[in-house]
Amino acid sequence: MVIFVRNILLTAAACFLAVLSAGCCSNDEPSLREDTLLVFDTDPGLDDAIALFLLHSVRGGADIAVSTFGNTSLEHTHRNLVTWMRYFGDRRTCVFKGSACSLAGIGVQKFDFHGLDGIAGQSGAMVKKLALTDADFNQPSDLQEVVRRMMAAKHVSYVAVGPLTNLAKMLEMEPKLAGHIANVYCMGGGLKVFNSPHQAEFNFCKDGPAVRRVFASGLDITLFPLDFTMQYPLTKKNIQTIEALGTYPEISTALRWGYSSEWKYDHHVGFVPHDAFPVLYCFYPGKFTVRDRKFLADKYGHLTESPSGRVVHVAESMEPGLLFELILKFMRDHRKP
Ligand SMILES: [Ca+2]
Repeated sequence: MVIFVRNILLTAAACFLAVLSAGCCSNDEPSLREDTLLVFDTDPGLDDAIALFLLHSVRGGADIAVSTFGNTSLEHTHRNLVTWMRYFGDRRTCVFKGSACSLAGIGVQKFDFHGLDGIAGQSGAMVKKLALTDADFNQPSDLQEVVRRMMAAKHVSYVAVGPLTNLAKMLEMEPKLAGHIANVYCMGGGLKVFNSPHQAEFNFCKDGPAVRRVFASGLDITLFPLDFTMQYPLTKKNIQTIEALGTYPEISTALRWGYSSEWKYDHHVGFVPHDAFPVLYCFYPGKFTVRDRKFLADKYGHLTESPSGRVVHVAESMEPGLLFELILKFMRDHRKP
């Protein structure tokens, strides 16, 4: 009898906790601390554009966006960042111009994966459509000011989806910065999957010394390596469904261009919007599984698992279909005239 009553009480307590838990933080609701200063460090890039779209759709944008060289030259990536933000109607984000080359002074070579302009050849048409002038692209190159704003904020989350040069420079400028950034969510690195020389991933390969400096800083890093991102391509059918909505035609063009480039350059079927995943993780962490592992980074951006390496939270899996369903939902919700 005593055991029976105890079991009933335990069951009732479990049900109460389950209801309480569901009420407090539903897995479907986006979550991010309200007092977070969200910094988005980016080199647009087609997958960066999808990340910007999601960021705008969920939150109205980041608080600070910093451009960097990477997928193409800083001249183009910075213009693309501002162009996409204006396209989405982002009035929230304060934009800064970041690094034009790596810590070692190496810039970019011509790279057509994202189009030579980094925006699927749409730069001129979008600038004209949005009636942008040179003055619209004239943001300050002032990483010191970005540091100052981060140091003044209560809680900082830093999303890095390009080379880590900006963050590495800012860590050097302010030694206390690493202790002040709560989380870094980073698309980069490859564990067994690579797309650049020296068994590295593109972002990390562009500035290996910056990766080493960021890894050595003690920052709390959640990594979205190629091994994770490549599991979740958008299929041709996904892209056709998105395009059929008729909203954001420039995004559809970007997706189609990316799909073609994946096949042209890597013989890979499907477009992988790598940079979208750390953004999704900021808002929907319950949809991901993440595991702590220890890594050393070399000067080429190659990662080696080692007991003496840095602990990094590594994304391993995500709820299938999450990316496509959210893109579709937001494209329906935010119908442009
Ligand atoms: Ca990127």
